[in-house]
Amino acid sequence: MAAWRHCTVVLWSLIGFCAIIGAEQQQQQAVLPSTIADQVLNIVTQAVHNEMRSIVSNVMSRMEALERRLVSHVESLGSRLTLLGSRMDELAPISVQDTQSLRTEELPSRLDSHKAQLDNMTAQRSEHGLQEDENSASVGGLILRIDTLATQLETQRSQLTELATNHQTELADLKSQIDRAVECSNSQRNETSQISEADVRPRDCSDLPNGSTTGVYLVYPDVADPSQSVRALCDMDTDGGGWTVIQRRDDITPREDFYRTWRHYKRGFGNLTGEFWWGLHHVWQLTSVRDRRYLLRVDLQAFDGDRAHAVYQDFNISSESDGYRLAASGYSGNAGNSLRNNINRQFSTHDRDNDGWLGNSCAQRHQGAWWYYVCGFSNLNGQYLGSDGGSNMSGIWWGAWKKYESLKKTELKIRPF
Ligand SMILES: [Ca+2]
Repeated sequence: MAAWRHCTVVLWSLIGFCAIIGAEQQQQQAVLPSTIADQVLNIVTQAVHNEMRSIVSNVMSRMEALERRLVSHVESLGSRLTLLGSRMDELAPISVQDTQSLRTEELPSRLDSHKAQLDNMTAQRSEHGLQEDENSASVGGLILRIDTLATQLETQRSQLTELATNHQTELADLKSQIDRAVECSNSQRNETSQISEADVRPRDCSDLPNGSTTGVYLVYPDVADPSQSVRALCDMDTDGGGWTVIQRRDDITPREDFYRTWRHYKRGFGNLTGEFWWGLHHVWQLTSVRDRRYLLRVDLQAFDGDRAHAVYQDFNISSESDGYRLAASGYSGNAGNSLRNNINRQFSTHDRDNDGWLGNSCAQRHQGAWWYYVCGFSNLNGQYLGSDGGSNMSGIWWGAWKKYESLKKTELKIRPF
């Protein structure tokens, strides 16, 4: 293009030059000869010719360069087309396979699955990132929370241990209660069995059938109301049996408290299979009916193993309104007559003073309850002092036998004669 522009400029220059020459020729036609014009024209023609040759030569060289570059480009393009063709050949099977896969429904589902996994991973990554941020931002807080949780766990563990211990204790208590209930049930069943062996309603233990063994039975001491039954311990072994036991002390724990009130001595207290006082009311019911006259037997046992007994005839007590006054006559046995000062005396408890000691209470003095006078020579309802009780007058003693030595075992029992 530059060559053409150059050529055009030269032509326009020649045309301009010729026009000038022409004008000058018209003005100086008469001056310049025709040969000079021919020489100038030849010079200009030669210059134009040279210039055109140069231009053509330049153009040709450029054309050749362009041709070489074109050939080079064509060759490069051919090699690239060849490479592309080989790649197309390689990609062709894959494309077919992908096309076949695309035709199935597997690819969309796989894509969905991959997308879900990607979303999940993204979410975990996000969450993990948040946690990391949070953790890194509050490591101290986490340590504090862990310590708090550890403390709470320790507290809960202690509570659980305490609960387990309490439950074990409760279970042990429950088992103990169940054992006692079973024992009581068996005892009552035995008593019922024994009672059923008595076809008639016994007023006292002497009415039990022959062959009855020592134990607890129902008796009906109220002649006025024979339907009223009372449990009683029957001694069916001592001196022919038939004894209704009205008092028993023995070396049994837990101890029965005998320092009780009038009300207790009236109705009775204690356990018929352990220590007990049967009740003045029941004794009165039995002995106040004169169709039967009773013996009173006193059995004693000391801690050294010695045994002794005393028997009184025509034993009875008066009504409550008369203070359950003691009546008995005679004496037999080997324990000595320690009731001699008690006969015809009213019963006294620490809350009801019927004794003959003015201004003082024998029941309080001897820590018991008895037919005290001032105060007498026996105290079988005193304190259970054991083998080392010595001669303490508040103990269980029978003065005619062991003076004030506190005894191990005593029984009062009555039987018609
Ligand atoms: Ca008194």
